[in-house]
Amino acid sequence: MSKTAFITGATSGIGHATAILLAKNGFKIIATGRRQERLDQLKTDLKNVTEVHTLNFDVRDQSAVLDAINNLPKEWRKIDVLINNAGNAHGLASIEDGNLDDWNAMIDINVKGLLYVSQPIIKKMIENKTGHIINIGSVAGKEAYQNGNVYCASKHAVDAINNSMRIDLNKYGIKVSQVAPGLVETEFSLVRFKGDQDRSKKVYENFDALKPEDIADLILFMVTRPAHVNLADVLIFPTAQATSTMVNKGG
Ligand code: NDP
Ligand code: 8X3
Repeated sequence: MSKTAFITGATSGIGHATAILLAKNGFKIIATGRRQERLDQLKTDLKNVTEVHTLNFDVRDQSAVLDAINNLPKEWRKIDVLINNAGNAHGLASIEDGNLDDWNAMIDINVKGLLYVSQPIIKKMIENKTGHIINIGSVAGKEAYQNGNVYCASKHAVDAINNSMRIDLNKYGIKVSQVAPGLVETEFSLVRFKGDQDRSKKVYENFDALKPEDIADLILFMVTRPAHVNLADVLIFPTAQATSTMVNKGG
């Protein structure tokens, strides 16, 4: 029987690439995000590949999240894999200049949103006596960098939640893993810089950044290991990157 993967933030970047790769490898997909037209397009693109169920919610809206998960159609209630991917950076400013709306967005989406989605799915996994949760952290959850302050804090929180979740869910045999990427060329910087295309492009200039498909590859590998194997925490960089800020751009 096909396994089901529930992927948050499947409308773009890492989540979108992961939905496609898991679909091609036999998973049924529950794809979530706020941009309905992209969810519809994903469903259309995968119509000859696998079954896709879409859910439109903002991960910040706790009652909408609960409602969507608790009212899944019967055939979609057994979730084998949860990929907690939805998230972004908002702004890149020194702490004294940080915008409070940006701070709230990062904490509400990257940390609280991840928790809101996880708990009702964890309850289902416990009932089903199986499950694998992949939390998308970041190198920003392993190091702090200049002006990264609250984004780094939100990803350090993901790092801690990932480790603690694995301890708490160990008694149920549920796997918990983190993928912590370095620079991946997605809409991430476009969101961080509020639609500024030029500034966003510069982040990925003069070196080969990771592609969302590279992260999808890793996730596929992780979720297809034998039952007794769990890759607990994987830091993945482009070859040109050595730390959050040390990137070999030549010259
Ligand atoms: P994208 O901007 O391309 O994708 C972000 C996804 O998150 C979109 O599908 C978006 O969907 C969803 N999302 C954002 N906010 C919300 C919200 N409030 N409610 C529901 N869904 C939301 O970026 P990436 O693919 O790069 O980011 C995915 C994850 O990877 C994030 O957690 C990010 O922090 C992490 N990451 C990214 C790195 C990079 O360099 N790109 C490196 C390390 C980690 P929609 O707008 O439709 O709601
Ligand atoms: C996203 C990558 O370097 O902007 O988490 O933190 S970085």
